[in-house]
Amino acid sequence: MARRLGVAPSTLRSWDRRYGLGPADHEPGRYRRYSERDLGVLQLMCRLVGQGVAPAAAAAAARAEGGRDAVMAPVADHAHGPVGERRSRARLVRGVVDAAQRLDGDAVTDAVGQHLSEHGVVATWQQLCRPALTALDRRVAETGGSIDAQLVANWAISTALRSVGPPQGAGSGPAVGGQVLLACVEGEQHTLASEALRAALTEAGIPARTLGPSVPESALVEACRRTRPEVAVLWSQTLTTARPQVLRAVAAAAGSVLALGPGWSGLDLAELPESVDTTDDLPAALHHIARRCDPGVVVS
Ligand code: B12
Repeated sequence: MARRLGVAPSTLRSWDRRYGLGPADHEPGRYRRYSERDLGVLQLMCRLVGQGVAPAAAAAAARAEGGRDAVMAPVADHAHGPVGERRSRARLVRGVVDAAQRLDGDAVTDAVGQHLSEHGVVATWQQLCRPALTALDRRVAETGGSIDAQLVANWAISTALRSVGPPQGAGSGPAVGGQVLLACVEGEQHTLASEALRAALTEAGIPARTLGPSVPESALVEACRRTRPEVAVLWSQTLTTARPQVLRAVAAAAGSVLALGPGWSGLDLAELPESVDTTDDLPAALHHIARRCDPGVVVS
């Protein structure tokens, strides 16, 4: 496998140990047997590292991309992935929705936390959190019932996402802290997707300074002026909170601005400074930020 990929066998072993990029069914002490899917993930890892993306960020993106068909299944339920896999994922989502309906936030946090530790942030957000949030929202819309279960789920998912720590061995390489500033624009209380992004960045060894919900323009500009982030990420969930003016103001104080969230869907980039960009899903946002913040770590 190392020959096929053109990397040293020790690099492959270290990617497996550090980022879980080994064969899916490897048992300690036994030969590593790679499937076609494992190969695809590793090929993407090699490509991203070759483009200069930091290994931890490349690994997170490669894992997410490798499972992309399966990742979207509960949301867009395409006929991808083995039926058994899709069923067990649907069961997991149902478990989270049911726990939220019982107002058992600890059970939601535990289920999300376990998924996070087994599959990482991107897969957990795409496969478990998004479908569960969407299902709960749909139930409220259909039944006209209370949003209590939704509120429990929001809090519990947020709690689990905040427990995500940096990758093993982080801290020994060049520091990248402070290069990313993350905030929801004024009036915006929808924080969850930006919390997922923050957790994915943390997991990839890219800490983000986070200002939270509904941040006034003046506070955003001041925070950027003081910390000079490489990327300021501004989340807007709804059209009512998406004011292009705030992007201009922040662009003048930060290295670049990434406008994220469905609120910005009508954004005309041609009308904005060149340093403003947008992208529309978690893996793409992670990739975009990792590329800008990559300190040029060399793989050992
Ligand atoms: C959770 C939630 C809340 C929570 C937020 C808690 C929190 N801490 O975030 C609370 C209860 C506070 C809330 C309040 C409100 N909400 Co609300 N909320 C939601 C809900 C259920 C999930 C939001 C979310 O996280 N979406 C992300 C995921 C789950 O959605 P998705 O479709 O899978 O993902 C899309 C994108 O976001 C993107 N994406 C997903 N993840 C990521 C990650 C990254 C990094 C990127 C780049 C993209 C990306 O991909 C998808 C394609 O667009 C949505 C319904 C929904 N399904 O989105 C309503 C929703 C957004 N809310 C809505 C409304 C109307 C409100 C309120 C006005 C209700 C009220 N009357 O008070 C208030 C407004 C509060 C405010 N001022 O901001 C509407 C918005 C309608 C509109 N288009 O403007 C929605 C769509 C519900 C609906 N069906 O109508 N809400």
